[in-house]
Amino acid sequence: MNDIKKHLETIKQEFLKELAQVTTQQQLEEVRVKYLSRQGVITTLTQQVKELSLEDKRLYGPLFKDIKESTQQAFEQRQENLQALKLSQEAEKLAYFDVTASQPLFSKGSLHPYSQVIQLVQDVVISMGYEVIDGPEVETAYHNFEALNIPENHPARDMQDTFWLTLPGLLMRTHTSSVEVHAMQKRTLPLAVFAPGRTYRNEATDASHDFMFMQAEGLFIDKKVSLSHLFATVKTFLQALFETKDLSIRIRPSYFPFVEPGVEIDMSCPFCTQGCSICKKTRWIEICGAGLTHPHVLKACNINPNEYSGFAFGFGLTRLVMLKYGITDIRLLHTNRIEFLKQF
Ligand code: FA5
Repeated sequence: MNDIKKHLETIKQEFLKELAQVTTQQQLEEVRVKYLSRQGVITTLTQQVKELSLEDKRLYGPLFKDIKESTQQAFEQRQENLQALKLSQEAEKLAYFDVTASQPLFSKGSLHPYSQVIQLVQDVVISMGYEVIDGPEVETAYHNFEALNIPENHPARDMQDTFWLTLPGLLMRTHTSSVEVHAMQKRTLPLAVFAPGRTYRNEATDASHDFMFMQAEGLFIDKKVSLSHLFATVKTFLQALFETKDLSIRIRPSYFPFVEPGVEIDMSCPFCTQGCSICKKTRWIEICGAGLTHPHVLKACNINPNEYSGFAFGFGLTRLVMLKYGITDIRLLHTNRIEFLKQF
């Protein structure tokens, strides 16, 4: 009978070992089915007590009873532990669930300050009846200079240091005035076009000059166009752009070979009333070059200057962006530094 005792003890130890390894309800159920169900190893074993003689029953009955009860107890204990573990895990999850917690930070993109200002400027000129057009950045000397009344060897070519390409007669456009020529050659009259875009100059860079920057150009050609149309247009444009009627313009004579007369237009500072660092305490800001389209330019584009006249105005769009956002170094706009761009 010592064998029975040993066998009972072995089964019990196997059961306890498997029970200790259980970590899920499903594993617990598997152990129950294996050992404690109606066909289970321990149930079957303990039922063998009935087959013992009276003497053995008296002797070993308590052993069978013990294995039945102690395994059942161990099972229930493990079941309770698992249940408690599950509850505490759920409670832990709930404890960290904070409906007011903020979302993890994610990077949100934004439009480059250039794009923002271009959009604004375009909205204004479109509302004034202009069509926004584009032109090539790689340009012919003809469109960039000759058709604009700047023939070869003319000293005015030195006003804009040029990046010449190795292909003869080709260059990186030095100003958006070249788009005027394309527009006048291709379009029917009257025309009102506006051309923003990149321009290039072979210049040393500093805080206010770069070798690549943006300009924008407005051109209006019709019959009997005069300087007063030009001034009214530029003033209306600037007032809309800076969202104030309290903005006046000041005209100074200037020279650009493709306009006659040529002028520089200053605007009253929209950022102060007493003088500030932006207007250098002068209350005026230089804003654009302009003038009436030169008859030579009209002729070069097959427009009869006796019938038609027009005006053009061009400004540094980069300068406008810098003014609007108080950017003091032009190079920041072109270096793609994320700390800088994040601010817009
Ligand atoms: C012109 O380029 C003329 N095409 C403008 C014009 C158009 C006059 C129509 C008359 C009629 P200017 O060279 O001054 O002009 O350049 C215009 C603006 O471009 C300047 O006022 C300045 O704001 C900007 N600019 C010129 N060079 C640079 C540079 N290296 N870096 C940044 N901005 C520049």
